[in-house]
Amino acid sequence: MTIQSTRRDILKGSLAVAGLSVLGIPEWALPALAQSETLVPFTDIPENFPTVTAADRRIIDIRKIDGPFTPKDQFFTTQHYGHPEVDPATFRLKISGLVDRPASLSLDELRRMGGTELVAGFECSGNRRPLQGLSGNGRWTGVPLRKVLDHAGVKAQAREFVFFGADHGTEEVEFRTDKIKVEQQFGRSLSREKALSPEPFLAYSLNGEPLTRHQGSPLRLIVPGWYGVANVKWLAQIHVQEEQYLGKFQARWYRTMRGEIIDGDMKWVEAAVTHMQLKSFIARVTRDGSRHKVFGVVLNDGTPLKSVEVRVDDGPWQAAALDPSTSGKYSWKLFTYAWNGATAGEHTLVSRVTDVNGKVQPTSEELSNKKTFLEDNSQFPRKVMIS
Ligand SMILES: Nc1nc2c(c(=O)[nH]1)N[C@H]1C(S)=C(S)[C@@H](COP(=O)(O)O)O[C@H]1N2
Ligand SMILES: [Mo]
Repeated sequence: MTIQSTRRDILKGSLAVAGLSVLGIPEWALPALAQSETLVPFTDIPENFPTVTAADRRIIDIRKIDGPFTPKDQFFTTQHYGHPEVDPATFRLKISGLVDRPASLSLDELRRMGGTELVAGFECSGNRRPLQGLSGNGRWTGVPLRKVLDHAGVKAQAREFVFFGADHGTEEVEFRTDKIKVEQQFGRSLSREKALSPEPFLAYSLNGEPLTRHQGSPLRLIVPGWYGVANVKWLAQIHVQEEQYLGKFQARWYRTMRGEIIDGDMKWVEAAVTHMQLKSFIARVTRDGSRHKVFGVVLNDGTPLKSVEVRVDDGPWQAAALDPSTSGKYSWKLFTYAWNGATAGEHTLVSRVTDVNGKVQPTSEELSNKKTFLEDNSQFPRKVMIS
């Protein structure tokens, strides 16, 4: 993309404005570029970085976000064992283990349980600067997990709900001096409390169309407010058990190590990646004549927000405005800040978000006791050159 990208370039290949008005979303809410608006290049990322970074991995170009929902052909995608092809016609969701009525449900049977909509955005827990492209927001249609579990009848001793994808691979499991090779399915688990809460959702459609293969067709779990890894794609089986599930992607790969001062001592706390940490990032800066606009994204676990602010160089924090079309509890939130009086030269811009509980997005120094790279929600200063 060049500096001179026009509104048409920005909108090409994604949701058209007319389509959004049909959905009842007023055009003014759109953060897309106006006719005379141009992108101001960031000097901290290359202009033409690839969005397909490996055969099976795609990120979004955050500078091109043009509406509340990420189009299906742009939605980021990542996976551990490739993208399996599952035939929706013969698909069955198996429910096994500690349930009164083990089940094998077709898509039609799931649909007949009553389809509802959920707007939810998420990022991969490995999403971080400078590209921040492992993030997106969708309008999902499906059935609340609770309904499906009630249908099967969860037994009293059930504690752990394991969600297996159709994808699998050979993993080496270490046990003391042994290295054992076993074929494993991708698996993640939820506690009884979380699995039976109203939020988790089994989705069969994204933005009004059947799920794409990359997004987990024909059925995926969505745990609203949690990092992407919880959202098991190509969902094949829910197994209900009493013991803790310690599969690779639950117990080993998706952990964060943080130092916390407990009773005056530094304790190293290792925790599983679960709900999203409060985060904002600036996605683009645009210019319209002599006026500049800063546009960005907020992601969190659904806790209502108190404020989003932008700071230019060493100036004061200034309030940014949230886009009303992204006000849903679990939606990502888009914000804009009118940057008046920008002077020629290089500037550093940074955003920070605060929630109603007073939690403030940390700076990278404040996050320096987090030793693993996952869950990087630090404030992200960006550089632009104003001509
Ligand atoms: N079955 C399965 N589900 C999966 C994964 C996977 O490898 N296999 N990857 C997870 C991770 S780490 C992320 S970030 C999200 C990405 O979802 P998306 O491709 O729809 O963006 O899927 C999650 N669900
Ligand atoms: Mo991820």
